[in-house]
Amino acid sequence: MKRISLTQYLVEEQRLHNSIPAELRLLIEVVARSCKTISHSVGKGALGDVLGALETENVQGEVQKKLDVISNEILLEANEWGGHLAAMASEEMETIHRIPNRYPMGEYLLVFDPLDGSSNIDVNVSIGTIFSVLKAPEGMKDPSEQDFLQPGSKQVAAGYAVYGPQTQLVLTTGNGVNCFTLDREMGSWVLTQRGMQIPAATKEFAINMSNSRHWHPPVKRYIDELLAGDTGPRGKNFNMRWIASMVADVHRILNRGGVFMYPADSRDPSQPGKLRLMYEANPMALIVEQAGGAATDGKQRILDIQPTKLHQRVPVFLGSRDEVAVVTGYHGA
Ligand code: AHM
Ligand code: MG
Repeated sequence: MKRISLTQYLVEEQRLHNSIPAELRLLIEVVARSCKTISHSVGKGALGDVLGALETENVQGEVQKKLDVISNEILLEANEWGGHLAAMASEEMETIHRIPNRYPMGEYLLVFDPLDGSSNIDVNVSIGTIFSVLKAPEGMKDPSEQDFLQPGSKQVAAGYAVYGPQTQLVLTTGNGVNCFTLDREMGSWVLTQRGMQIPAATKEFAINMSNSRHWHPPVKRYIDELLAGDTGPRGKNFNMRWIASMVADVHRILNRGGVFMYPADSRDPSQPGKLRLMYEANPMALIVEQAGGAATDGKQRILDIQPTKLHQRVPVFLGSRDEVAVVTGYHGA
């Protein structure tokens, strides 16, 4: 098999389809390199003194793990000096990170969740990095939070790295979804899956069932029907999987279909769901749509939501088209 590296893939995309401007290509390469470094730290575990919690909390009041902070720093440092970015934002930082004056300012904005699935870090279960790339608004001089508040449909690239038995990078620049596997000996990303497609129908769902007593009626109805199996209204048996790492759950769905849900519930009406729009839901929604799936907040397409806050949360229903349509329909959409 001819090996195609990430660099070669990106250069060919740029040449053949003109879909990736040179600066964006560079940016993606730097993000991919950062994910390689994070993968290395993740892989060291207890041997690298990277496990455990810090005494700090992030802006959402969550205790930061050492690896959350290490991964955030790796991404910031790697992406600061290349000249392709105007600013960055992250789950781990209250507000945006401007590019220091000593470096040139580029035309892109990068948003990321440096280490998603934090509860899995210390137990050696798959975790990941999620990222989203936006274009800075025309004529922007001094970047502000407002410049980041663009609907997900404006993303020019999105992707994630999953740190599991293998480290893989899944990427879209709006022209399908491709997967690269890290060759640990060579240190390079090798294209291993082209044009990933999510089957429209599925018999598998992913949700944290322990929250069921808090769910709103449409979600309760939908899950009850799935659980009723082949004698219920759906007429088939469904299987359940929940890894508690969105990256790993979405990766499974990209590979064999399924529907992933993190709904809003009755616990805290001020927080619509757990997942964050800008650096979790939006990049995943773009990837899923590019692979032929669907992503909604129960009412509308996630990619159409106009963000109002950098760290805004959103209910998420994504994956196989037919199932996302059913559960979205139950919300009256
Ligand atoms: P994190 O960004 O703090 O790691 O939280 C996001 C994660 C997702 O990866 C995952 O789908 C979800 O939280 C799991 O939540 P729960 O522990 O409620 O099942
Ligand atoms: Mg996260």
